[in-house]
Amino acid sequence: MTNQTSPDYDAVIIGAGFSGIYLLHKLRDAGFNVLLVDAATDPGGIWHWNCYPGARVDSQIPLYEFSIPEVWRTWTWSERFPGWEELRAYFRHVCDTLNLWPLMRMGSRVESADFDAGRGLWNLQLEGGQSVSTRFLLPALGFASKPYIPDIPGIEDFEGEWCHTARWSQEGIDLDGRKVALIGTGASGVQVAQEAAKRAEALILFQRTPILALPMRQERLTREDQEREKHSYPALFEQRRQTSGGFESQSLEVSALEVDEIERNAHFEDLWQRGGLRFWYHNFADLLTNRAANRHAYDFWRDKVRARIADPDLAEKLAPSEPPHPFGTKRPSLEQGYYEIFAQDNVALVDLKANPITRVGPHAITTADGEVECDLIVFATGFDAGRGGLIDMNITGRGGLLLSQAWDNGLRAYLGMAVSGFPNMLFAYGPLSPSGFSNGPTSAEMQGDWICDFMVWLRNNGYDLFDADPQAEADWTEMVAQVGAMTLFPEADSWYMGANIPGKKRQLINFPSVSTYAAICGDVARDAYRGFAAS
Ligand code: N01
Repeated sequence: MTNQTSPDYDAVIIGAGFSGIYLLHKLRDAGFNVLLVDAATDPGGIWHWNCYPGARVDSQIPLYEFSIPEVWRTWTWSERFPGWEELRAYFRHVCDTLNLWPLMRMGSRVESADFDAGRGLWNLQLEGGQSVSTRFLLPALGFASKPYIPDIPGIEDFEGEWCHTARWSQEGIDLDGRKVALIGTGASGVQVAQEAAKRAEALILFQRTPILALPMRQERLTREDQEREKHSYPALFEQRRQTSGGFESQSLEVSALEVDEIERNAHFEDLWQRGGLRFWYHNFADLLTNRAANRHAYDFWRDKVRARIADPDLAEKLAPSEPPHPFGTKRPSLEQGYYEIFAQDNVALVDLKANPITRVGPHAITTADGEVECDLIVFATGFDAGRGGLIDMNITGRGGLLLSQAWDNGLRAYLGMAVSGFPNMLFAYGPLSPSGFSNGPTSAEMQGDWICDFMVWLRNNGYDLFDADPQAEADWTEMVAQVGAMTLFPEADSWYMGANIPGKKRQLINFPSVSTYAAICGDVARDAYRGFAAS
């Protein structure tokens, strides 16, 4: 135990998305003196930053909301997959209902966080010169807080407008009558493309790898429907904690190779018709571990999509005969008429593998084949997932070690929450935890409960300092790699593998099951938080 003057706060949480808001609610109710800071002006996390046209969640309601009864009983959604405006309004409702606003300092960017070993606490410098000290530091940044923009020669010469989807102007960007060049066809690119196709004079989509998108099957939701369904919410919220993806169901127990073609296709068809991400998370047991099983799913997906594209060349680019990667090893997105936009006169597809970008000029993108005129360039090029936002915060642990240095040779973290040498710091939704593989609220609540219990345990035992044991951290990091090696994920150049960022170590950055993860974390807690040294 350290015996020093008290810090300003017991805990400072960084980030007002699902994880941060849940932690704030839990820790305040557990009697901690806690502050939440966020650079954004409004709560919502990614739903603040990703305000591009068409941005909407791909996990369905009511799975994508807090299980806190006073919140869900008093909230009504208008759609099964709500858009960013409604999600922002939901976050305001959460903060109102739980009376969290007095504990939140919005519009407050953390510029650095330094561990003071003598006093056993963290000092934070905030933008604008303010500083705060805290016993525990709890970054809850989400996995996608640091946009990635590829280095394309000439972008500084571009005389039009350009932006990344996750830094879309809060005032909006008008797409009407624009010539839009959209780079990237992940979940963000698909959503922007669907909107831009309706409004832009021209939409030119630059595709490096085709997305294997699934039908969303959006639904309008009425208040009456929801009131009728609400009696089942508590069981559903409990159920989502028992599944590997944090949804209402998980993969079947049967292999795709154990059933005959008729049965296999019947299951694929059922998932397809029900829509959402079910074709990914409720598929056969070996979808993500067996190449032959995976190939059946890919072929089904390909044939469904090709049936919607009249032009055979286009069909080959958007849904190739041979899989660009095993199905589901890159995150599938949900689409609403995505494959139909390419039949419109104002929409064109550039295949970057055949025709790469060489530079950007004042009014055009130049490719190997010639110039593509545009006045707006949208980078839907993803994120430095897991680590980017944490590294940018200049977090310095014991001995002046920066977190970026600690992760020089790859990500390491005990339970995906603690880094040895960075005492009294736990991150929620961080690397090597389920985060990117889990429905957000499920993971946020599971980790939030665990972190709160840990802090109560420390308090009850009179401890005010903890650090992760280096061996426990190394074992966890190795275990995640071994789990990854049993899957097909390493076969894709995805953000799941850190492969989308030049120079980033290739490793599976998330643990693939939130239910197994919860069981392990529960076991660690029952074993007096083994793997942590507390004093
Ligand atoms: O980013 P991504 P995202 N030149 O990394 C391409 C969640 N999310 O923002 O595949 C040209 O998936 C890259 O090409 P390739 C969701 O978990 C959820 O779309 O690497 N292209 C790819 O096409 C998602 O998985 C929602 O060959 C380049 C794209 O850019 C995660 O966030 C909505 C390039 C990046 O795709 C990230 O999604 C949005 C280059 N140099 C996001 N570099 C919903 O809930 C990259 N690309 C609905």
